[in-house]
Order: sequence, then C-alpha cells, then structure tokens
Amino acid sequence: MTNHHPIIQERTERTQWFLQDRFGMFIHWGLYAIPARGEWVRSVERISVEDYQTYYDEFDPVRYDPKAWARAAKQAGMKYAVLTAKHHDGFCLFDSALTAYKSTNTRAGRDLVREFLEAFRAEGLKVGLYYSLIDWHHEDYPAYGDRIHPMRDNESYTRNPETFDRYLQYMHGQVKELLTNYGKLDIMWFDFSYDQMKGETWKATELMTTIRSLQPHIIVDNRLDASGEEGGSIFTNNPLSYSGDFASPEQIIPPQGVTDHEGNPIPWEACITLNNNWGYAAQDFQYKSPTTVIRKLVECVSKNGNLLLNVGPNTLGEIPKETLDILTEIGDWIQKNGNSIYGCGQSDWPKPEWGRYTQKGNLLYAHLFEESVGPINLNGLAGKVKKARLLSDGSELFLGRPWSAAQYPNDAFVSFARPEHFSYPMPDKR
Ligand code: JFZ
Repeated sequence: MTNHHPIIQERTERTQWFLQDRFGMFIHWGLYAIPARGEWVRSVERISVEDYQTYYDEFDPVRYDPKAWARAAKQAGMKYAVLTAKHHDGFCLFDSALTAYKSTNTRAGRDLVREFLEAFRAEGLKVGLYYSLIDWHHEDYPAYGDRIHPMRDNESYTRNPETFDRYLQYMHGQVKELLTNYGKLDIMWFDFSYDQMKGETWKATELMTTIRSLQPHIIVDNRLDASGEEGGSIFTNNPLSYSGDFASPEQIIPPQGVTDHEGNPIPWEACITLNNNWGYAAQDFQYKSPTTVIRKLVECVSKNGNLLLNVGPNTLGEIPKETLDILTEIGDWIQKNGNSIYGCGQSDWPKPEWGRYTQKGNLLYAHLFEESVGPINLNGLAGKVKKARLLSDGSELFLGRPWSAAQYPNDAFVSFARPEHFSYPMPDKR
C-alpha cells in the first residue's frame, strides 16, 4: 500500500540518489583532534573553557589537503561525504559571520568547509555537512562552560527561554549561512536531540521551512525530531515536516533494517566508526578489518540501508595511515564488485545461511561469507536461475544439481570450480 502523504512522497523523491549511492564517508574533524581522545573529550574529562582554548590557539592543520581526502573516498567507492562543520564543542570549520570561534581565525586561516566542498565535488561526490544542535561553547546554550552536556551529567540544567532564543537565532543563522554561502549541498546532518531538547525546542518547523526554501533538494537526517531508539515521527505514517528524510542508526546495523510502524521501508543510513572513536584517537588501534567493513556494507544494502563510514583526521589534517590502508582494500573490492552495491537493495529471497543477497531488478547478487564445501544452495530458486557468473571477473559458474542434493528439489546450486573438479557424475557431461 502506497502512502500518499506529501511529506513521504517528497522524501521518496529526494532520496532517490541516496538509495542508489549506498556508501558514504563521515568525517569528524575539529579541535578535539589535538587531545586525540575522541570528540567528546571536553565533556568526558570536564575540560574548562580556558584549557580547551589552548587547542584553538594551537590549531594549525598544515597538511589539510581535502583533495587527498576526496581521492581516498572516491577510490574507496564512497559516493558522498559528510563533514562536521561544527561539532558539540562549537568550533566552526567555516567562516561564519556570527562567531569568532572559527577556523579562519586560527593559524589555519582557511575556510575548511569550503575547501572540503570544492574538493569532493570536483571528484564527483555528493556533499553534506554535519551541524551540531548542541553547543558547549555558546553562552546561551544550557550546557555552557564548565557545565557539561546533560546526557553525560546528572546535574540539573535549566533552559532560560529568553537567552535560549538567542542561541536559536545563532543556530538558525549558521544553518542559513551554510545553505546560502556554499553552493548546493546534498545532505544536512543535524546532531542531536534528547530529553526536551528536540523538535520545536529547536524551532524545527521554522528551521525546516528555511532549509527547504534555500535548498529544496537537500536531504536531512531525523535527529532534529528525535535521536536513538525513540526515533521520531519518521517512523509514523504522518511524519512532521522536520521528521527528516532518513533514519540514522548509530554504531548498529538494525537487525531487520528500518521500517515505519506499519512495516513500510524507510530510508536509513547506519553511521559506523572504523575504530572505536569518531574524532581522531591516537591510541585507538582497534580498527575493523576491511573484510568486516565490506560485509557490513553488504549487510546494510541487503536491508535497504546505507553505510556512512567514519574517518577521524588528525590535527595536521591527515586521514590516519591505518584508515587509508583499509579504505584502499575496500576500494579494491568495490572496483570489482560495486555492481552488487550501487542501486541494489534487499532481495526478494530470504537471507541464505552462507552469507547475504543483494538484488537489483532480476539480478541476484550472492555474497558468500564463508568457505563453501561443494556447491552453495540458492534456496527455493530451482529452475529460476538462468545463469550464474562470478561478479569480479565475469566467469561462468557451474549451475547444476549435485546427486547428493536430491532431497532439496526446490533449491538451485552454484559451484565455484569447474564441474570436472567434482567427484560426482555430472549428467550433462556425458
Ligand atoms: C552523536 C555525537 O554525540 C557523536 O559525537 C557523534 O558525532 C555521533 C555521530 O553522533 O552521538 C550520539 C547521538 C545520539 C545518541 C548517542 C550518541 N543518543 O541519542 O543516544
């Protein structure tokens, strides 16, 4: 049953490219790259405004070369990228007229956002900006100074409506700057809502009206409305204007994909770190293997979702070597197997026990996650498979029925070696 709710219809239209592209790069970068203990360091370690200021005073990313980042993303098979224009610490990587707390006033002296956008567009990638709703630096935000973000602290906080309104003007103003001064943006990634700090507390309807009038095609995440399990009105059949265009599960791939309360698929993107931190963490070497990342990408696609894979560049502006090596291997795989990712989605057939399916029209992509003993079985596909090919080199895969499979009349069987390598008799070989 199609839902003709205008917000859902527009969402479907706007997210067409997004659902094709499937794989993007998340970039968490800011002053927190200097302490190198993750982007929450100021909150977690209760760092004072004065002490955090030293990072601002030192910030000098002399090796920032967004063209190199863009090449790495492109080579890895990523089709879009999202950079933290401002994270919770409030430091702006762009030349905002509304604050002095920005990269152009540091030794960097550069509009890092503008350079990022230009470099990634030049590589043909779509571009997005992350913008933190939370601001630990703005004096009118109710977690200013030594008072730490309430989700990490039990001390109570109060929001003064008058002064908070000044923050909203600032926040709305910066969003307008980003959507006015930087050309066409493809994604606006807000982060995040909690407790009463959600929806209309952000004046979300007004903000969305502005956003849609400035950049009608931009897609927006669901975190203006709600974050986490609560999810927000994107999960209903009557979403609010600020419900967002896609759900944003974080550090998890939803077991059943993401659907609304009635079971209809909704666009989603899992954001996942490569080690255990978003921002650069110099001592965190717990990187996921390229195989894991590839399989997680396949898993997302097999559940109609996207993967936004995070990188955390260091204070000099470099993506860590460990990260680049993983991206290279992912790219080598995608180079050969990208047809099973882009434009693909959930299969009509249930998950096979040996791996996962992705599907595009009548093309079924079988992702084998384990070594096979003998042919692999395609459950219920007997007589339905015209031919089988190895995606990476186009070679024919033998499609036949091993004698030992007599008790599985409904399954098709695919072998990875030539039939003569098998000891059982092949009826069509004599
Ligand atoms: C947020 C940020 O705090 C984090 O630094 C990072 O940018 C990530 C992508 O997004 O993390 C969240 C957001 C929401 C919840 C938890 C972590 N939540 O609602 O529980």
